[in-house]
Amino acid sequence: MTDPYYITTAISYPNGRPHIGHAYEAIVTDAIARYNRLAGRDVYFQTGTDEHGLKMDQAARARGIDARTLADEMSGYFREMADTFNISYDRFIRTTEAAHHHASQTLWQAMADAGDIYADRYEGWYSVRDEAFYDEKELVDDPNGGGRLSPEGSPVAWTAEEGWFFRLSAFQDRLLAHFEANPDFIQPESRRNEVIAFVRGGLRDLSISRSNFDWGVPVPGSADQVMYVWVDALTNYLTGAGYPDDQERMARWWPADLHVIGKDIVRFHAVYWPAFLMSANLPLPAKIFGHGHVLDRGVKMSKSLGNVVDPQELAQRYGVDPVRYFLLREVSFGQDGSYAADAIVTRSNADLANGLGNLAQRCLSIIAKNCNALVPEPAAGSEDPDLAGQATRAAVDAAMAQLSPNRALEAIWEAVGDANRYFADNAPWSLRKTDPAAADTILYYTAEAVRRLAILVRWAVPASADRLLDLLAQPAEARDFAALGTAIAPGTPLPPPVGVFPRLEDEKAG
Ligand code: ME8
Repeated sequence: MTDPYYITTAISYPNGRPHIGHAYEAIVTDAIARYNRLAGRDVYFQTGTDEHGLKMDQAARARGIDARTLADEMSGYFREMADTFNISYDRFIRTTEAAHHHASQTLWQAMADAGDIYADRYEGWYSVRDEAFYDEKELVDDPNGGGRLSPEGSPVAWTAEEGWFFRLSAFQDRLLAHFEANPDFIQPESRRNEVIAFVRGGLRDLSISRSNFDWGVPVPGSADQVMYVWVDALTNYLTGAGYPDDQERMARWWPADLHVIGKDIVRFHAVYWPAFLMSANLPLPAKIFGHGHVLDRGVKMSKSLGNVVDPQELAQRYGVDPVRYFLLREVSFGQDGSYAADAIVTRSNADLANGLGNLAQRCLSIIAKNCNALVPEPAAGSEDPDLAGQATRAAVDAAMAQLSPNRALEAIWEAVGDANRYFADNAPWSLRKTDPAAADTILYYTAEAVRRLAILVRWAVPASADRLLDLLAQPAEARDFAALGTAIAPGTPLPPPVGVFPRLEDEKAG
C-alpha cells in the first residue's frame, strides 16, 4: 500500500477514569481511521495517555499514592475503554515509556541547538487543571465570586520560578504565514479564526520547564528541571512516528495527516506544536481538527439514569455500535453536542433496528425460507435499481473529505430508505406466488443493497457491519470499498439469518 495516513487522538490525562468526552474523541477518530483503511490507505492510528505534569502529581497525592501508580491504574481504564469501543488503534502510547522520554529529550535538544531555548525567571498565572500559563488579560471573573479563573473556567495560581523558556515570540510571523498558505491547517473555520486572532495579538515566550516537582521528563543537562508537560505531551506524535532513531518509520509516517483534538486544546496544537517543529526543523502536520464537546445534559436532567456517564456502562447498557452510531450521527463534527439516554434509544431503534436491520432481516429470511438459503438469480436483462450505488459512495466520500461523519451517515441512510422502499413497494413475499422469477430479482437486488450498505457503514459500526457481511457469506477480503463494485454472486449459500441490531428499550420508563 502506497498511501500512508497517520492519524491521532489527543492523549488523555489519566488522572481519573475516562468519561464520555474521551469516548467521543476516540470513536470519531476511529471512524475516520477506518474509513481511510476501507478506502485503501495504509493507516497508522495512535492514541494513548499523557501521564506527566502537576495535575497527575496532585491527583496522586490526593489519593496518597505516587504518580506512576496512578498512571498505571488509570491508563489501563483508557485502554480498556478503547478496546470496548472497538477503537482500531495501532499504538496505545504512554508518555512514561522510555522511547518517549528519548524522543522528548531529542526534540528539546534540537530546539536548544537552534537557539530557541534560554534560561529566565518565570512569574505568572498557571492553571493546574488546564496545565496552562495565562496572561493577566486572558483571565475571567468567577461568576460565583471565587476570584479570577482561566478562560476554561479553572482556578489559577501565581507561580514564580527559574527555568527554561522557548522563544515562541520569534515564530509569530512564520506561524501566520503558515496559516495563510495552508487554509486547511486548522479546522473548523471558527477555531482557525480564534487561533489567528490569538497569534496576531502577539506571542510571549513560553516557560517550558518546572523545578518545583519532579514528575516529568528530565530536561537534558538540567538535573533539577523537568519539562513542562505540554512539551513532552505533544512530542508523543513524533514518538509514534519513530522519532528520532527510526528514519524509515519517520519517512513513512511523518508529518502526521490529522490530529483530532478537542476545542479546549487547539492553542497547544495549532501554535505551540508547529512552533516547536519549526524550531527543530521538522515538517508540520497537515491538519488539526478541534472537535466540540459532548455535554451530558440529558443525564443531568434525568436522575434516574445515575452514572451512565461512564462509557463502559453506556456500552454495556446500549451496546457498542448504538453508542458509536449515536455519537457519529447526532453530533455535527466540530460543534458541541449533547447526549441523552432516550435519544440513543430512539436513534438506534429508528436507524439501526428498523432501518438497516429490518431490511436485512426481512430479505434474508425470505431467501432462507424460499430460496434454499442460496442467493437468488436476478432475471436476465432485469434493470439494476442501483441501490446504495455510486452516488451514495460519492456522497460519503465528499462528506468524509470534509471530515463530516454525520453527513456521510445521512447519505448512507438515504440509501437505506431507498432500499426499504424498493423492497416494500415490490413486495417479493407476495410476488413469489405469481411470478417467482420477478420475486428472485427483487430479493437479489435487495441482498446486494444490504451488502453495499454494510461495507459503506463499516467504519461507523464495524462489529454490526461485519455480522451483516457474515450473513451474506462475504469473505474478509471482500469487505472494503474496492469490493463495492463486485456484486454478490447468485447461488452463494447463506447461513441462517439472525437479527443484527436489537431493539433497545428506554429504561427510563421502567
Ligand atoms: O487535554 N467532549 O487531556 P484530557 C469531547 N492531555 N471531548 C472532550 C471532552 C468532552 N466533554 N472533555 C475532554 C488533555 N475532551 C491533554 C491532551 S494531547 C498532546 C494532550 C477531549 O484528558 C479534550 O478536548 O483533558 C482532549 O482532546 C481529549 O478529550 C483529552 O482530554
